[in-house]
Amino acid sequence: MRLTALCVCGTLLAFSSPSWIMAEEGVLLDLDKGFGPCTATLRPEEPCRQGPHEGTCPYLFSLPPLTVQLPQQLRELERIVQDLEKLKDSVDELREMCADCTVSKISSVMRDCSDHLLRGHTESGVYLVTPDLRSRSFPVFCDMERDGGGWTVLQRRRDGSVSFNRSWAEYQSGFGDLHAGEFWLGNSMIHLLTRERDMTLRVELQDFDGVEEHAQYALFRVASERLRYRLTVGGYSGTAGDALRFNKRYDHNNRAFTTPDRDHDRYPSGNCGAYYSSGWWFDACMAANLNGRYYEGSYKGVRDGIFWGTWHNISTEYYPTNDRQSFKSVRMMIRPKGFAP
Ligand SMILES: [Ca+2]
Repeated sequence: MRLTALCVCGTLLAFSSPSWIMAEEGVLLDLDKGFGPCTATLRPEEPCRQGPHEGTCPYLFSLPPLTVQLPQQLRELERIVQDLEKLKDSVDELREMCADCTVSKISSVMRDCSDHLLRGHTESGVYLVTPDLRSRSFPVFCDMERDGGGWTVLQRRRDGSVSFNRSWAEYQSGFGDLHAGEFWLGNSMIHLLTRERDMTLRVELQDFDGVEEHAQYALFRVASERLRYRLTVGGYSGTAGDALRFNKRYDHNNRAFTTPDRDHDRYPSGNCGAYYSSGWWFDACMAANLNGRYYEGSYKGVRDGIFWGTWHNISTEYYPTNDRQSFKSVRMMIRPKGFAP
């Protein structure tokens, strides 16, 4: 039998004349036409029969590995295939993870102290909360006693052991002693706690005469840092008076947060945070400031102490001694609106 193979760059392209090669059983064809080596094997599948069917003798013809040059754009295909492989790995990984994340586990995430209370954690103290599954968990102090409990405490003053004259960064991440002392939870945390759930704010104050009052706000929300932790507050009830929304001139609702190093207040001639030594949602400047300096008893001079403008004896504080009112203890805490333990 006669066969012809033309080999170009190791690739068998076609059978054609003029090269004639006699192929016997098991003959190795080594065709080198000057374009590189090309090996092909040709062997009969079975012994050739004599007679009328001699011309269709079955042969096995093996070709060398084939390499095909594709246009450069087609190399994108390789990258896409690799990406698909990676995607498949990620999906497999997620599938494995989700074998663990059952519905009951998702619903057991503690968004705030009220969730802890509903889970039977009835003792006041520090607990871990996850108000937003996309953000990290963080510790908070929970009051599980006041008015049924479930309160996440945002701020606490009790002895002046912690300075509240702090920077924007410090008010953002929080400072102080969460377990037993004074603290500010942190604006980024307060934002997360109030973003998804409608929250009620409770402010509790006690003066040095032992008088205790409270102010409750049915609506309380703190926006993101991009919006300068803007305060939304309203729906007052309580005994201490509505100092956060004192009047049209002094209104803390819808005010951005200001610190001594970041002036976002409505006072054009200066920084209320620097003047009153604290971070707060200053207007121009204030009818309330729970982050002011801690004074034991009364004080004189700039009214930079803890201040609540609707306190029962605030209007008489100048007489006859010119002393300013101060507070012994203050707390700010939140709980989901309508929460019934
Ligand atoms: Ca200003």
